[in-house]
Amino acid sequence: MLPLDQETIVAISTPPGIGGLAVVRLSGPHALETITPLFSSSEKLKPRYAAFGKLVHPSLSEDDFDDCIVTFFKGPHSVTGEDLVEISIHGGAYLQHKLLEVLLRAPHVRAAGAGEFTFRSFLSGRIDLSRAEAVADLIHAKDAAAHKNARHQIRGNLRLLVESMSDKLVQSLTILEAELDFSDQEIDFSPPEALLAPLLEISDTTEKLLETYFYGRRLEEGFRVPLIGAPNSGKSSLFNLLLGQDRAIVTSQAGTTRDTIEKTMVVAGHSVVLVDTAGLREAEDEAELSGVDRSKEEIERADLTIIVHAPDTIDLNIDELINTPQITVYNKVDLAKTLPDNKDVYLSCTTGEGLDALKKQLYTHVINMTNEGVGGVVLNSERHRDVFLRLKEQLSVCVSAVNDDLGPEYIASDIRLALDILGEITGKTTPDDILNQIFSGFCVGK
Ligand SMILES: Nc1nc2c(ncn2[C@@H]2O[C@H](COP(=O)(O)OP(=O)(O)OP(=O)(O)O)[C@@H](O)[C@H]2O)c(=O)[nH]1
Ligand SMILES: [Mg+2]
Repeated sequence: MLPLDQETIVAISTPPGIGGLAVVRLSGPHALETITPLFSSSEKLKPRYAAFGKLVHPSLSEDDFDDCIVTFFKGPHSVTGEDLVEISIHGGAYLQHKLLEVLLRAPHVRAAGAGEFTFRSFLSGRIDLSRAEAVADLIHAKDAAAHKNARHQIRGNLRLLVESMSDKLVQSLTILEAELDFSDQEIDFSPPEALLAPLLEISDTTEKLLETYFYGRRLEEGFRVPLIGAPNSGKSSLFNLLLGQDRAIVTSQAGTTRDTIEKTMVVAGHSVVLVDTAGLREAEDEAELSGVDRSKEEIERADLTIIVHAPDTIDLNIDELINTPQITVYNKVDLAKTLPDNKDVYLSCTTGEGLDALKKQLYTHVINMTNEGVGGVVLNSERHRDVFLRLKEQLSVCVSAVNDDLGPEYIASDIRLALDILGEITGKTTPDDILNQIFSGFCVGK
């Protein structure tokens, strides 16, 4: 594990909005001695109390600098586990610049690197790696579902699940080690069933967790929902209607949409990436041909497909192209003399009739694609998925070792490898280069 350096770090922690507040944080053994000469107040700084005062700048008069609120947290009772000072000032760029300038002149203080505050929390044992990653997820969450998943992980759902899996592996190791200790006495401590049961149970949990990854990725990226149909069927009109804005060009000319256009809307708390596509037909020119190819790519990438039919366009038979759940929409009912009876929704983009029915169908499909997770855990990171895939393989090695009766020392060493793999989730055994990669993905100040 990387060593914790002794320097105190400083960064603006909350980028301010215009007229808002900025919080500058100092973390490390010199935090308090750094702020003390720069802060003039009738109150003394004491742990967990906010003190109001003025900032002192060596080359500015008191009135030219700023009022501020300083809060001091004594390590280890701080978020980084070190002495931590938070300085709230007004959010002007000049002020922040002046404050950072003077703080960085202090001995033993340097500018924080990306994610370094969270990294220090992790190194000091305040949070495990899965929780640190969840902080990043929380910051990037774009909808209620992604936010909820990040909150679950911050609360420790993934860590608890990994700990309970590790505990079971440790129990098996304990049985095996007892057997090794008494190997000269021919006592069989570990009948294969006793060793197999926990291994199979953890394997099962791992499989179920891996199944949640599909939904976990959608929490990050949104469900991809293209509008597919013949030219002029009203895909762009429907795209605009669902989004509530005139985003795509609509004309009476078939072949209007060439390039795909996508826009995110929220359905049942989930991001849905709605994609308007070029109408499917034997294209007449090169640009339209490329558009049709892109529509086909969107069919491949889709999670759910909305197929748009209309009474005044050719009837497309594209069922065999579509591998996802679908909603078939019969548009332009205001023009139709008779209605076919095999569509899910009958709609008019012109009058708005049927729009609520379509929204209900969308809602139901999105809910059907959700996954409640395993013990409240939905895997959403490629890194976690990779760890659990390797764990799955290693567990099958362990199961074979027991079935083939390879002997306690071999089985124990296979189980130890499985434990090491699991430890990569919480950071116990994560290689330094992976740690660096994870934390450098954070912003400076986090
Ligand atoms: N009467 C009627 N006209 C509609 C309806 N929906 C769309 N239209 C008209 O149908 C024509 C084509 O609509 P678009 O939304 O551009 O159709 P599109 O499927 O995107 O067409 P391409 O981009 O060419 O593939 C336009 O003139 C729309 O105003 C509807 O419900 N009723
Ligand atoms: Mg269009």
